[in-house]
Amino acid sequence: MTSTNQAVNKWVDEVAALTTPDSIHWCDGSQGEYDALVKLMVDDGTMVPLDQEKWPGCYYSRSAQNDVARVEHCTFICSETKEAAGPNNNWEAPAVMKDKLNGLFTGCMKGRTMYVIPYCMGPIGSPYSKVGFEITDSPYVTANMRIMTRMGDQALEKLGDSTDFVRGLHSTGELDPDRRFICHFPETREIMSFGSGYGGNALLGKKCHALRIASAQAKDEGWMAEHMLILGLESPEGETRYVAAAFPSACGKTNLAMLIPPETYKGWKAWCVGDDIAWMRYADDGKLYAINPEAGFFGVAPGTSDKTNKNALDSARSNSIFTNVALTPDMQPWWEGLTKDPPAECTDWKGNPWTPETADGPAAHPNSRFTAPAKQCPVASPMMDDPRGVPIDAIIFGGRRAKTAPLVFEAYDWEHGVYVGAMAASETTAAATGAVGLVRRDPMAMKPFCGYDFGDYFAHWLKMGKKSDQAPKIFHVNWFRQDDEGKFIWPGFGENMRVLEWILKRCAGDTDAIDTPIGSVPSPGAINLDGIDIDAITLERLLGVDPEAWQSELEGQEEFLKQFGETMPKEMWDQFHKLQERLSAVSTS
Ligand code: O2Y
Ligand code: MN
Repeated sequence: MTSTNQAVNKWVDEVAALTTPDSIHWCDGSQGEYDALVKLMVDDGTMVPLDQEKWPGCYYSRSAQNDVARVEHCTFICSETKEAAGPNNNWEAPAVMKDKLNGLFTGCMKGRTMYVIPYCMGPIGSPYSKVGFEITDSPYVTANMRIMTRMGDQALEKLGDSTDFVRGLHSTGELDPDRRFICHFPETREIMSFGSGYGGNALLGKKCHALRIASAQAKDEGWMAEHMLILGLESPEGETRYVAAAFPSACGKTNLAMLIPPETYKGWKAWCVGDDIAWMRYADDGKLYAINPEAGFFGVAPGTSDKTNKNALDSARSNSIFTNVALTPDMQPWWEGLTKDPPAECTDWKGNPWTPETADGPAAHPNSRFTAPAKQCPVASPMMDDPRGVPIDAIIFGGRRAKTAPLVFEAYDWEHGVYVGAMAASETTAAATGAVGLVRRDPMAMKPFCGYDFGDYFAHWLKMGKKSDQAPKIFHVNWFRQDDEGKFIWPGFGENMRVLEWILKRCAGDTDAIDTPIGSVPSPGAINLDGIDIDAITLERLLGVDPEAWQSELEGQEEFLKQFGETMPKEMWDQFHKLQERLSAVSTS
């Protein structure tokens, strides 16, 4: 089969001539096709069926041991100029990189099947959705793409004879880490990924298309492609308000996307529209609307349990693929944190026998994952497929800071909010790097995902704020504030609902705040603390702004801004100077 789209057919022919596969399979996206793919992988040992009574339609897979995560040092933005990619990206000239990649792709699919995957990012009926193609030699990637995107005939049909599609070419190659390249060509909307079969490196619809390519396209077309969850909060009166939130890795983003309101919030419901990516644009009514371009979750397994995120776990109880977790003798997936006690024995993510007594490492890889259909989430929003998307009242930036950032604060206006988002950061924990407390700046949580220069990206954000007088309000949250003994003082998880309620009330003009040098924090009593053990002193610590800590934060912010030279918008420096003035006013008063 081929498509009726001449541009697609021509490109597929060119790729086939380059990679010389034994056969070509055009994916229709059907259940029968998925079942056949899975059977193929079960037969050749790439996948193992889990206990089909307890985990219907679920399969288990292990990646190569040297291919277990996104690889930022192998990820390139190949724009025509180095300046366009910015200091926030690795860069190579498109012609140079294509030359190198064409060498790697030459004949790489010999002996393999080439899968042509048409996919749609966003609801099929939405004018804001975008079609892409991934050509891959990995049946594992193909099966995962069917969960993560709207794939197959429906995407081909949506494209019609348009030439507006993203061209993604992927081969696992020999999985050699020294021959691994994840390359993006934002000007021509192309992706070429070689040498990895894992996650964001290989499922090209996700980070490569929906963030790196889409962020550049969004700048050109006047919309936003952001690394944000989308969450709906329905009040007991039945009114649903939506927020979009950006968090650096390991800051509880999936947990917030599927939050369960605490006992005291009777009648409230939280709805998950998306857990990772938001595409947003202004509609005719002046409001910013968001769609989730994805159709699945690629959730991290370790730490996910009935206690921490029951909704995520329940999403993955059927029709899901588990990668690099551990496998119990009765064919169930297991990972650290799933149960209070580990199994007496299991097979670890490397395929070796594992027992708690003899273990020299975790049973599941720390970046092991489940790929699950988003619609299976018990709190999947009924608006998940809405072609218009959902109106966003508040944009929330998150960080992981022990002392500087309070539990929550509101930016004074859009411009200030952009500055706050640009300065979002997390402090390293020992588990991540061995170094504790190093500040890692991750503007808008887009550090690994912005397909162009950050200075230009902030300029685009500033421009978006001027498009409407109904732009969302912007907030910053920090669930990770610590006391002097290094103990977390906010319970997090479902209790974050209390902070979200304050945010929604601020958006409605229904509650008070106190101005501080960094933004507005809740007035005493404004956050509902019924049913949790937070006394007045702890609350003061949670919401306090320590001028000394902020002086050193200010130095870090200045250093960060300086890196970008000419492209850093003047407004960002203005915001820096305003913050400096407000801080010096409190320290001299
Ligand atoms: O290592 C990977 O490829 C997964 S990274 C990931 C997965 C799901 C959602 N977000 C991320 C991320 O790195 O932001
Ligand atoms: Mn992410």
